[in-house]
Amino acid sequence: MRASFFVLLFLGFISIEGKVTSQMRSFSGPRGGLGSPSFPDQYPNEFQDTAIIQLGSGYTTDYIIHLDFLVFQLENLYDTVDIFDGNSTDPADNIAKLTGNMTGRTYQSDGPVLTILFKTDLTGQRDGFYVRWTAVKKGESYSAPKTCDNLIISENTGYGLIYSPGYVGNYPDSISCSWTLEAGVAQKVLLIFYAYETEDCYDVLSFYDGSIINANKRSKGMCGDIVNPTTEAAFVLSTGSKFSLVFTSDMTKNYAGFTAVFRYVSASETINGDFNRMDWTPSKIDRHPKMIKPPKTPL
Ligand SMILES: [Ca+2]
Ligand SMILES: [Ca+2]
Repeated sequence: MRASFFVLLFLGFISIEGKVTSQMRSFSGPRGGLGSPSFPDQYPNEFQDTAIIQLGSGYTTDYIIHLDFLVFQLENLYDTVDIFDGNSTDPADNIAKLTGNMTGRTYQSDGPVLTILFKTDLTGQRDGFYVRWTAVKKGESYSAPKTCDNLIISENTGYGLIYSPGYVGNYPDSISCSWTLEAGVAQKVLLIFYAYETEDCYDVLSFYDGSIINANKRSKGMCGDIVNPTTEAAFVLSTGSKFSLVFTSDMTKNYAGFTAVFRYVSASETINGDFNRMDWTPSKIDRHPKMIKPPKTPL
């Protein structure tokens, strides 16, 4: 189930000027993904990250870059992301300025290179962002494939993302997709949902503690408008090291679906004392626990 994302080049350097730490990163390839500094842990204060994405050889000015923010959660107004056309941070090249909770937003460059500039102030951290990029030929429209293929991204630093088919666009009708995640010995699987909206209650994400058999199915699945920009995130924790998910939609009405980060945590981990059940109600949970990293060989 490994996603076909690949990054051909990564170059970076870090410098410290005054109190602000600056970092430059370069990514190349026709598709890929990148997270904010420390993602999926909270990003650092007083930090500036400049990420340059270029599609690479063979991708001329006939191509543009399509961005999908699978996660976007910043301290509103104080921490910002600016997107620029080309290798530039000139205000004249600015495409968009983002802050707050903007998971599910989409942007496009005018050419085969763009720059993402991320700045944080001296207090107030959030989970940050994870953006997926895709090369698109000029004049052609792009939307993520609405199939069960490649709905998981595993990063080699020990976390990953899972999203519904077609995300950030709507999922299709009459689909059934499944995933199985396996943590290490004495670990559990934690899912952090940054967006969740399905037809209530006809399109459902079901959870299985272990493999996908009826005896393992939890009585309560997720459906409806559960996570939106006002609720920040919701959490689901497995009871053991193996955790499976099945998403099904019925024949009519579809919504944007979901996007989640998965991580592996200690088997003794709990949140608010009762987190190892189906306590994804956002108002009950403020923060996710301290994570163990790296957990084991990524999926
Ligand atoms: Ca801040
Ligand atoms: Ca439906």
